[in-house]
Amino acid sequence: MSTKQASKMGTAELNKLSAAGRWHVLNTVASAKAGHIGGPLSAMDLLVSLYFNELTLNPQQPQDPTRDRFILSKGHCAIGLYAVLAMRGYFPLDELATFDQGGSRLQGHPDMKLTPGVDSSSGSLGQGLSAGAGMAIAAKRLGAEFHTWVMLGDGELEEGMVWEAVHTARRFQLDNLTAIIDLNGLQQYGWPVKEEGDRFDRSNPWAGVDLEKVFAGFGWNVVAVDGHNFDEIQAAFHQVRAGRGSGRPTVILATTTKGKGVSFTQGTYKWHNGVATPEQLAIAAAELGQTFEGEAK
Ligand SMILES: Cc1ncc(C[n+]2csc(CCOP(=O)(O)OP(=O)(O)O)c2C)c(N)n1
Ligand SMILES: [Mg+2]
Repeated sequence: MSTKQASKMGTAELNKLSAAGRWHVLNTVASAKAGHIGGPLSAMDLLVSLYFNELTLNPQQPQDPTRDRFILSKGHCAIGLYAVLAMRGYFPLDELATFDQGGSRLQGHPDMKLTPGVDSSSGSLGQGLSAGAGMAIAAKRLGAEFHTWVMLGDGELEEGMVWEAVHTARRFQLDNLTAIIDLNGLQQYGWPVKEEGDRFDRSNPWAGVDLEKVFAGFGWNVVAVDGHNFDEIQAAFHQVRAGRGSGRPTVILATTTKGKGVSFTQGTYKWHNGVATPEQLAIAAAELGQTFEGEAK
């Protein structure tokens, strides 16, 4: 049987989990010698809030049909999801050390056929909301109660297929579908406008666009939050539940900081991906309150 979260965690516990999750991201990527950092770190507080305080789930039975579905549409942030799944008990924390290796259950991008707790494969940006809409339609047709959550990046939101799903989700009255947009203001490259010394314009992909109005115009319920404020995130989840029965899907527009939580990764496109040196890992461990023994594992 799926378990709705038995007891809600408070801010102090969530902060601890997020710090540990961020450390697992940096440490694992350093040990694998490849991987993404900025996006997993901007999403970490949202992921921890979902997995520890919101989703109906059962780590012992990852395929339980009554579970809520979660799709990490910004699949390059897989290591962030794996860290949270491991902390939540889907597989041992030690398994993170196999990240991105041939034969591992934890590939560089999520694979629903390999990883316990992964409901949809992803990595090719733009597709997850459509997959989630399909799951939400299935739930309606089956008379099933589960809720479907999809997390997207703000760069990813430039993909046209996202907007087909935004449009049809309202037409199908998918009030059992929620999109969470990680608005960290940065993507990998950006628009091809050159600046001195750079090939791209790295500025916010949605600068000058009122996304609240855009989603409201498509008929969605809109909730805007600080994606690093656990109280606001929890209140948004409450509004999602309140929106069931409204016939409208809900979007959580979460303003975040790319690379959040570590001084040298925070707020820069340069840590979209990258491998921290032992010296940088020592700094990150100190900032995140973790133990580092001199070598990534
Ligand atoms: C269809 C597609 N095009 C390009 C890429 C390469 N790519 C991987 S991550 C990324 C940037 C994504 O930016 P954003 O959605 O803002 O993610 P975040 O900032 O959360 O890392 C790109 C272009 C991809 N994975 N899929
Ligand atoms: Mg982004």
